[in-house]
Amino acid sequence: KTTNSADSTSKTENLFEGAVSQPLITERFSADPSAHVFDGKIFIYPSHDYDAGMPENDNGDHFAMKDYYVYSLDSVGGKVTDYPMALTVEDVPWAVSQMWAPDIAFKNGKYYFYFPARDKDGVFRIGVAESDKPQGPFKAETQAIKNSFSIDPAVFTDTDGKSYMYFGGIWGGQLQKWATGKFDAKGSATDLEKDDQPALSPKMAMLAGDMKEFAETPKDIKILDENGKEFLGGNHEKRFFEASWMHKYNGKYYFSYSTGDTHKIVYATGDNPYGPFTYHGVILNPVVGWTSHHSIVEFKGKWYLFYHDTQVSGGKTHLRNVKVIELKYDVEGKILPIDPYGK
Ligand code: FUB
Repeated sequence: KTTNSADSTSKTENLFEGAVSQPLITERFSADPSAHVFDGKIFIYPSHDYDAGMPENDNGDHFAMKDYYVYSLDSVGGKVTDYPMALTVEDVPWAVSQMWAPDIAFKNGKYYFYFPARDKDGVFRIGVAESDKPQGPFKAETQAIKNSFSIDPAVFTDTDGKSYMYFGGIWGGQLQKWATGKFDAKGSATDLEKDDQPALSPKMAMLAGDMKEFAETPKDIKILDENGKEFLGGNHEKRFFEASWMHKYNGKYYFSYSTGDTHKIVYATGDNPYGPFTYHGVILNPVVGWTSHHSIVEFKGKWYLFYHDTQVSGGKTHLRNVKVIELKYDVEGKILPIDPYGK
């Protein structure tokens, strides 16, 4: 699982100048950046990587994160502001370990911070914590969100004010263990192990008005190829693995995600927040390091891709650093693929 994926980087057709970007945050390791614009600044909500001395395995035990820090940028390329710790696992009654990729939403004058963690039974759930300020500190609810499971929450608020959570991840993210609707601790460690059957789908649910509960039972998101067919489990180049993100551009809904073991960020578009979504292609070629995780945000008329690689740690897959690069669309709204190293 820990091969250096830069070796498999392929050439992209639509490169633009200045593609190589530099680490944004060097105070501590950071990954899985969710970027949002609040109060005229870009706020970044990443995972806080550190070395817990855990062995690397396919379950992701070496991603043993236990707290979160928030950062902001007045401008892209400008100074990074680093805030005091925003949330620690010690202040979350239901959570025990593995504080993985978070996200945030602003509603009702409050900031709602969403994060996955394993509970006392080792099962990933998704929690919510609240603050009056975008940088926190956040106060966590005593219980995880009811009916939540798996990892990588991404919350999108549509122009009509409705908010939706997209989530899920296979392998260490445990989505495959929920295939029957109940958690099966003895279930597969990776995926459904049925390469000729439809792959596992990411999940989504509308959020309730108080932003602390699902307003509906989580649903599958359908990602279809150009012939309207779902990707099969064996299609590791295109099927969903983890790292959901939703953004809207020119009235279209862009659902993007990581292909995990093939290390790409790809996207699909649809006409509404529920999909189905039709696959279009790669946004980001493999970075150095096993995981890839991103967010997409508009700021002052330009679009940006926030992502991570392992440049600062010299390739340690669980010690990552956040980067940002401009993202561009063609006239038809297709995203121009980015090679992280400008190849
Ligand atoms: O950071 C831990 C996990 O690695 C995230 O939840 C995944 O998306 C992957 O980046």
